[in-house]
Amino acid sequence: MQKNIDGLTISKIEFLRKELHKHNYLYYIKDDPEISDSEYDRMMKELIELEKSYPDLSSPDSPSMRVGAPPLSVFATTEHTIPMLSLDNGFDDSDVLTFDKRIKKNLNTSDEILYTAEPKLDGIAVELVYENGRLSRASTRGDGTRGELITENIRTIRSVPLLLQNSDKIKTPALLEVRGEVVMGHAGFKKLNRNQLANNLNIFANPRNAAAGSLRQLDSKITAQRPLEIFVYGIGRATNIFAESHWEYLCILKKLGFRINSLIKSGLTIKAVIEYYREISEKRNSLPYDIDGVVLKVDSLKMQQSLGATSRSPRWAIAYKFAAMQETTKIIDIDVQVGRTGVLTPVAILAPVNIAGVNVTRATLHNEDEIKRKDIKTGDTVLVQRAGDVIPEIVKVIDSGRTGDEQKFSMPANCPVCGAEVVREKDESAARCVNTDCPAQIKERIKHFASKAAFDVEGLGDKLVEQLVEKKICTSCADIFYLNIEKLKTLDRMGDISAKNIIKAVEKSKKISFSRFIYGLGIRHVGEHLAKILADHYNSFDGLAKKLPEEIEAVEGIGPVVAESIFNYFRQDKNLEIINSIIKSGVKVIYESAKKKGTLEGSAFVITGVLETWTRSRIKKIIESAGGRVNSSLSHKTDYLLAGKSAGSKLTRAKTLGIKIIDEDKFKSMLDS
Ligand code: I6G
Repeated sequence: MQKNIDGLTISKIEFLRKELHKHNYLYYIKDDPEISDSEYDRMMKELIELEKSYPDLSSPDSPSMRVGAPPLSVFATTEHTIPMLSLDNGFDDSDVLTFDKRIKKNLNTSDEILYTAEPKLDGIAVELVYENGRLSRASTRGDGTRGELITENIRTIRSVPLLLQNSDKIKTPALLEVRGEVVMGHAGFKKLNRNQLANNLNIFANPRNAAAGSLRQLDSKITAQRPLEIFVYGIGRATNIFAESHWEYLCILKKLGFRINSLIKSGLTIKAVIEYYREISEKRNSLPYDIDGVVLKVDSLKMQQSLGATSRSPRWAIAYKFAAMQETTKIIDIDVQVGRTGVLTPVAILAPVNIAGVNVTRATLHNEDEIKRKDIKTGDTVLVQRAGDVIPEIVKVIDSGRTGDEQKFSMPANCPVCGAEVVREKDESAARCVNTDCPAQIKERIKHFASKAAFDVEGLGDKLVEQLVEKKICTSCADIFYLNIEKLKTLDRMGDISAKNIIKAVEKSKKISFSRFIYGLGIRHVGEHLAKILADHYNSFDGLAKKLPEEIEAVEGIGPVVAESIFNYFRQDKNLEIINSIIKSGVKVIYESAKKKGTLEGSAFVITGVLETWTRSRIKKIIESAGGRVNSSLSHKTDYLLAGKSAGSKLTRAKTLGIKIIDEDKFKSMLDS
């Protein structure tokens, strides 16, 4: 039953909503949070509790609605008042030059046309409708005329404003229809698929499918768990919005609290658009989300109006698409690889095929269930996809290519490397080789141990590791620290200098943070993120090794499956011996939890570009817990610009301002010092 409502409660609820809206905006749109995640969670919890006690005060635009609403039984549909058209495509420079010529001809001008250009996100097009500043409806593009109403699902996306931002320059429009693209970033996609696998659910083939599947959930509480993001790119109907160019529209949307892609450029001639396309193509693989081309739009709204649209697409815009990342080829054979935890992964050996400039000869088939689900057989003609730098995948079998001679795959009963028994546990999709001394597992464990995110032993590449294991010089990760020139010189093509360099790299790797050490051990389910959580919490291996699963699970961010896996790892004497042997060799561990606060005391950081090791929120926490602070923009007060891959204008500006520029390695060494 609802308690009596008093004025104080109403103002408390209003205060919490306002604060949560503000901090959501600062975090997700401005990328410049002012409070910690735990402070945000505390306020959200308080609001949810108050709204539960006073249901009459609930509101659809309360920030609490981001957790999802009661499930629907079916999606209703809605008509787009202005159809959501598609875009014409261009595939090479000449298509784009022809487009520009046609524009000039239609406008009867020989003057340069100016364009706005932006990356074309590979996501799901949606329309958001705001009435008097509040999100009232959201729908998918559907067939362009009618889409499905997915309002509750859209509300769960943190970068979607539930209320428009107040701006002194813009009167809140009575009606505003905003169009954009919902995407799932690579990091979120990987995490989601890891979760799906751990829970024995089907994995998604690519981020676009994952975004589509997440948006089409009848239960918005599931959507709320999915790492979706939105970037908006245009306006449908609107009252009180006055602009002369597409670029001005985007600036208005930004002021109203929407997320606009930071790579958009305006005022480009057609020649500059082509250069922009090349720039974006080069950045493509390092972007945190998938894109499939560049969209260029005539910037002047007057010109847009005069050019009009066909029934299918506007005449003033075109998508300059990247070369296809999918090709068809044949599966010659299906090989089985053994991973570091013994998991057997079937891999398709393909008739070599060139996909957007890369020669592809293998594609992962994930597991037996995935092969069954896609009905893949040796000899099949298949559609292969390459996305970013991930291992190519089979999208589907081309049924018309079947001859009847194709061969069914079945998982071997014995490990193809050591011959040990292969087991598939109940509720697991993976089949495993049970022999932890299997040479394939040892090789993969050592490769992982020496990898960049773990001990980072420079020069100890895959081929070398394979030889070291085959010649029985290394039977565990610890043996790396007992290598010497004589042992190394027994390897093929290993001279004095190379051997010395490897010994030097091994010595250099001996100073390591606890989190990288934990990650390097390759404990099942413990990736970089969980290793960091563990290292923040425990201050020694002893502290961690003695814990019961329920104690490990009590650490925030650690679930029961991971806790059990860590517990089991430390119950095996062999693992403890390896850790002891590593420490005995002189490895010096820097324990994060024991690190005295203040390593970065008083230092101001700005972060730019794509970081490989940490997410933005994680690195912010690391800097803050070491006494530093993170700002979103550069100024004379900035001490360091931490620049990741594809750093752009901030990097140039930092150079001009004479600010110290550091990369991730340098940052790690600052933390370790
Ligand atoms: O499907 C689209 C993706 C991106 C678009 C679009 C866009 O701009 C960046 N713009 C228009 C005008 C349309 N579709 C129709």
